Amino acid sequence: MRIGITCYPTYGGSGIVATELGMELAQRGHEIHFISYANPIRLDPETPGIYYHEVEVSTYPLFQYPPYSLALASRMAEVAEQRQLDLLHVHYAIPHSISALLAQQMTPERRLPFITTLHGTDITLVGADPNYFPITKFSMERSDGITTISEYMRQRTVEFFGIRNPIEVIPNFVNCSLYRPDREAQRKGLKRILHISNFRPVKRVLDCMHVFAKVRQSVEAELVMAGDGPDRGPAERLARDLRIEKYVRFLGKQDHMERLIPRMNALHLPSEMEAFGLAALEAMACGVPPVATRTGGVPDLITHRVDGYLEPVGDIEAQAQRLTELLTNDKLHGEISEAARKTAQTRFCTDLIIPRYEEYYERVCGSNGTLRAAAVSM
Ligand code: GMT
Repeated sequence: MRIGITCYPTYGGSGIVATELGMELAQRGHEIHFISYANPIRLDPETPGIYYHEVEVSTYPLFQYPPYSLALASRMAEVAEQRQLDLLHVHYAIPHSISALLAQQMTPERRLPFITTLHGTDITLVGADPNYFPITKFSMERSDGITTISEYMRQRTVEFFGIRNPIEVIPNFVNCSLYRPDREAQRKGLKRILHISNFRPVKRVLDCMHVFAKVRQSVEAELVMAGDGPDRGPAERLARDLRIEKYVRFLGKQDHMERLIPRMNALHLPSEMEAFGLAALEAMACGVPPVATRTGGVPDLITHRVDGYLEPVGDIEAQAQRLTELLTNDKLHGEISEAARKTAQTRFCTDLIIPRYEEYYERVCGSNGTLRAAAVSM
C-alpha cells in the first residue's frame, strides 16, 4: 500500500510510534510518505520505501498564528495526488485529523480514507480543553478509522466524547531485536536509574529527584535523566537543593535509546497520567525493570510484582522502596528483568503488532467509509 503518515516530528511518544511504524511498514514492502514540518526524529529518510515531504508554513504580517493545519492539508492533498496514496494515517488528533479531513475533501476524484491514532494528551488534556473539545470530537467522528494504544484510552475516549465510531485498540510495540538486554553493561560501575520523558508537568520529573534522594540514603546509585522540556530547569534546581546533583546526570535529548537503556538497572516513570508508557515498554524489552505509577494504560503493560512495579502517583516512599529493592536484591532484579523481557517479546513485539495495523488498513480501505458513515448517521 501507499500510505501517508503525519505526526509531531519532535521528541514524544506519538512521533516515535508513528516513525517506527512507518519504518516497519516500509520493511514489509509498503511505500511510506511522511508529511510533516520537520524530519521525524528517529526517521532515517535514506531507508528504502520511505519518503519525506516537508510542510512549509509561509508567514504573512496578518498572520499572528501561522496556519500550519492548512499548509499541512494542502501538502497532504498534493502528495496524495502525486504519489497515488491509498490512505492517510495521522497520529495525535489535533490538528492532524482535521488537516486529513480537508485533504480528503480537496481530492474528490480519489478515495482517500484517513485513520486517526489517539495517543494520550490529544484526548486527556488538549481534547478535554473546552476550546478544542468540539473540533476533536468532530475530527474523530469524521475519521474513516480510529485506533488507540490501550484499552484505557478507548474507554476514556468513548466515555468522554460519547462518539459511536468503533475504536480499534492496537497497543504500542517495540523491536525486540534492536531493544535487547546487555547484562554485562548492567553489571559495570554504579547502579543506574533511568528516567526518559519530555519533562512536561504530566511526567512529574520532580518526583524523580525526591525518590532518588531517598534511594541514595541506602544505595550508591546514579540517576540518568534523558530528554528535555519545561521541567528540566526546576528538576536541576531541586537536585541541587536536595544535594544529590553530583549523582544526577541530565543528558538532554537522545537519539539512540536502544544503546542507552540496556546499560541501566531500573526505569523510573512517575507520571501523573500515561496512556500507555512507551518508555517502560522499551526498558522492559531491554530487561530493565520499570517502577511506574498505577495510572491510565500503564497497568495494561506492567503486571505489578511480575515484570515491574506499580505504585500510586506521588507516593515517593513506595516508589523509592521499590527502586531500592531492585538495586539491592540481585535475585529479585534478575527475575523481574527476565519477566519484563518476556512480556515485551510475547505481547508487544513488532512482529505481533505491525500485522494488526496492516489488517486494519485493509479493513478501512475496503469499508468504503462504512465504519465512519454508520457512526455519523446514527
Ligand atoms: O504526552 C503525550 O500525551 C503525547 C504523546 C507523545 O506524543 O509523546 O504521548 C502519549 O503517547 C505515547 C505513545 O503512544 C504513550 O506511550 C504515552 O503514554 C502518551 N503520553 C501520555 O499519555 C501522557
